[in-house]
Amino acid sequence: MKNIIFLLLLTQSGFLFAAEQSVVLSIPGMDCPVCPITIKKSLQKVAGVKSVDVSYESKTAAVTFDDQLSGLPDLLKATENVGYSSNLQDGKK
Ligand SMILES: [Cu+2]
Repeated sequence: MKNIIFLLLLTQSGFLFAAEQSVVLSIPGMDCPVCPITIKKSLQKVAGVKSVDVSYESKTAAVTFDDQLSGLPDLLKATENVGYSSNLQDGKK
């Protein structure tokens, strides 16, 4: 029984301290105002993604996500899936 309580505490603190991470992706392939919409939709589908802010002008996507649910490779893959290659411009690896 003690073990179960300990486990519960562990998982709950995991939720409380879930690391939220922000990265900025560089997506040079954006070439019209519709691109950011397509990219944003795809990024929002990635597990753990909390906010996506795509800028056509600077050709970047600022993404905030829970790094226990997904990682940078998932984000890069999400833009690639809709036809745009991307790379990390700013943020932790
Ligand atoms: Cu476009």
